[in-house]
Amino acid sequence: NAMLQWQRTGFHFQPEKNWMNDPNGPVYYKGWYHLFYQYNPDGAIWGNKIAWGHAASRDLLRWRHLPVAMSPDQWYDINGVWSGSATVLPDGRIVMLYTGSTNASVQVQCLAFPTDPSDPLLINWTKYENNPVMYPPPGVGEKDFRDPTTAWFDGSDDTWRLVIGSKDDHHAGMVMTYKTKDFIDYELVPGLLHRVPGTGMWECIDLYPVGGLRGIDMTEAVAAASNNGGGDVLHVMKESSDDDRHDYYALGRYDAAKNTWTPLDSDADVGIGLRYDWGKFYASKTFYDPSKKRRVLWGWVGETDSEHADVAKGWASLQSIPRTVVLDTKTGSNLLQWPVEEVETLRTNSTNLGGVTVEHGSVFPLSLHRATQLDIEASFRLDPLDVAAAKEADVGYNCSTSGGTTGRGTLGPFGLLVLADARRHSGDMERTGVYFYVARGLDGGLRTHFCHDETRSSHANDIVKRVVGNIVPVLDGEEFSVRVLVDHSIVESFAMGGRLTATSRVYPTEAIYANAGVYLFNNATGARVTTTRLVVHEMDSSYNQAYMASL
Ligand code: DQQ
Repeated sequence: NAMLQWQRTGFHFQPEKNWMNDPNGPVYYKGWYHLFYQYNPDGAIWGNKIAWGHAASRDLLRWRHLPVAMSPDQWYDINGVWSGSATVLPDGRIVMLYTGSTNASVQVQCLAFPTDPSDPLLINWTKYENNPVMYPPPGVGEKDFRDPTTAWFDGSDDTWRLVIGSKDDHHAGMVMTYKTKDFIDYELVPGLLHRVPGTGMWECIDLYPVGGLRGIDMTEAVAAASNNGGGDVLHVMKESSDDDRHDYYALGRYDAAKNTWTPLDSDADVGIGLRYDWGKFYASKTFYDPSKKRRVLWGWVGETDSEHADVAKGWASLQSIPRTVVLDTKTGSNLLQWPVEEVETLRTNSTNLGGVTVEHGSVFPLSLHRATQLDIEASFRLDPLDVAAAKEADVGYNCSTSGGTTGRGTLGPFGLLVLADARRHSGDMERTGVYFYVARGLDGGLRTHFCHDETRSSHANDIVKRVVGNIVPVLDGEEFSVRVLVDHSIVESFAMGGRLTATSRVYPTEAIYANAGVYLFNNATGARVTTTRLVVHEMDSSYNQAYMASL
């Protein structure tokens, strides 16, 4: 259906056609980034024949689509080659571990290797002849044992360790640790690394260290911890909750000797505390990029239209923009996620709109050439006199139950309308709201919310449209800042330097091609808003033919 093809993105990763879900086995090898992904070669919906799709890139943006890496063709994975992770050994070899769904739909862990390690594109994969290498241990449900992580080396007993998520019969999400010397024989480490009652099955566990500005490899962190206590390094645990399909993380400490991971703040434990993203984002996975010494996160961004629409267009799902992940050293209590620096190489036609003041109750159209592929950097300031004059207001504000961009309060909402109809501003025009909303507590303290309003993003029906978002920390002296990536049918925002992110899939029917525009808006009743920075970059497509030909 050619009519729907405008929904395909210009710089987000997606296969040429068909269904995609989780990112799998991301790894850097001989100058190439590899991304594998859950892929259904037979159509645009998930199915029981999931394979590993594969693509490679030199810059995480311009991808070469490669043949399917692994298909469900053995008794132990005939119902699906499910999610897994890559481990790079000290000699450079890659070991891939993934979950197979067997002929009896039992979840087992399987091993695979590149057939030709001298091929930087890693086109062919060989499954280990004696797969599977791990079965669900006693007491663990045979359908609750999946998604092995990247392994790390522990010098205390010269073994590699990795973790696998599950749930117990009390509906507690939990994590088991395995150790191995050769990736063939595995031993379950006694006890559980972590467990949280009431959170259900934990899919796609991720466990990794974070510290200062650069990324850290897990093996490096474990070695440092045994030498000098590990210093300021914290360990992030992430789980994907099958119950509500969101990715949750917490900061904590990993104790290898005790085989425990403990959250810094038990009120912000995994599964109940922080979210990676407040919109559509699931089953994510990080990898350590040794070439730029950074940790990079990928997340599966599904569709929020109907299955029927996906079948009609012949494809479903995107991957998020790859994001670097670091600890927010200013707050000490959350991560910062930010688009990898390579994204800036796609910027063309940058427009600096500078300081614009938007009176309360008004909109301001930005004059742009093209507004379907953008990278917007915006910072806002509320008039300090207005803030001082504001009385206690909107203490109980909540993005998801609010009126979105049109619900008016004293100090919000204000921000941007993207993929908005550029022809004329009207109450029922299509637009996606990206906004801040400041509430003022009884004690005079300010509390800032960042939200996406999808409710008017499309005139089409049969689409999930919500207001999503949450409270975001804004420290003294900081302005309200956001970076927004707009790419045809996705809006991905990074608020306050990446303390909070929100990703929306949107399906405008009129605000497309040359009709797509951007507005500033201010629906606060009691404040003028001024942009202290407003730069809009048009974005090149990363599937640039000339570039592909030059490879
Ligand atoms: N998707 C895979 C599983 C994983 C789930 C199957 C998460 O391995 O638990 O496609 O989306």
